[in-house]
Amino acid sequence: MRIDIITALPKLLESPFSDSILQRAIDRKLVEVHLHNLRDYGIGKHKQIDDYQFGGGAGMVMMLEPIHRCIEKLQKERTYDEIIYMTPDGSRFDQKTANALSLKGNIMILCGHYKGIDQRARDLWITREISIGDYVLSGGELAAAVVCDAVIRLLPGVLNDETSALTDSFQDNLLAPPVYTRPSEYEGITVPSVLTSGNFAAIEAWREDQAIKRTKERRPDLLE
Ligand code: 6GU
Repeated sequence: MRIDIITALPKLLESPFSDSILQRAIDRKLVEVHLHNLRDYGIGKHKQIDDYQFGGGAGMVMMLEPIHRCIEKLQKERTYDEIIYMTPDGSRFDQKTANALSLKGNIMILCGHYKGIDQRARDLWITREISIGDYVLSGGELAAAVVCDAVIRLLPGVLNDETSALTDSFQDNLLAPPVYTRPSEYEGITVPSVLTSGNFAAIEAWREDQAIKRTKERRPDLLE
């Protein structure tokens, strides 16, 4: 998989991809992530990328031309399965979308800023609009990092068995059950005895039961 991220603030995205699981996925060549500074495609000697909105009102709008130039350059090099725009008015990101995106080959992600991008860019080039939740971030970069993390960890070979994605919360519309590690007793507080019983059928049943109980309590909407 290859992910190209277009952003006016590439620095914001450098650290998420240079540590831990994402870095390992890149090192193992399971994914390529390329950052493109929109400013490099800006207009004139000031490399302008935004302008006042027609009709008046506070806030700048990202201009068509720099976005067009950048997308066009990338599309000349390869074809993209998705061109995603990160925006608070997009459809809410969830595990199902992460699963679907993890099956794609080449993905482009455009991060919005200020009041967003000229609507014509959305109409012309964007295939999917994603929000990561009902709150407003100052830009799409952190949201893009969230989406990339959720997608990349699903790629075959990224996680080892211990951290298998199959047992994640949400993967089966259930929250994950509680987990415990050594010591089995700490200051008089013990772990559920079934977990140290060695009875794997009982452990599986307990986990399933706990997952359902937790989901009923915390996220009954997932069970509907
Ligand atoms: Cl994708 N962008 C911004 N700016 N704010 C958000 C968001 C995206 N998702 C939730 N809030």
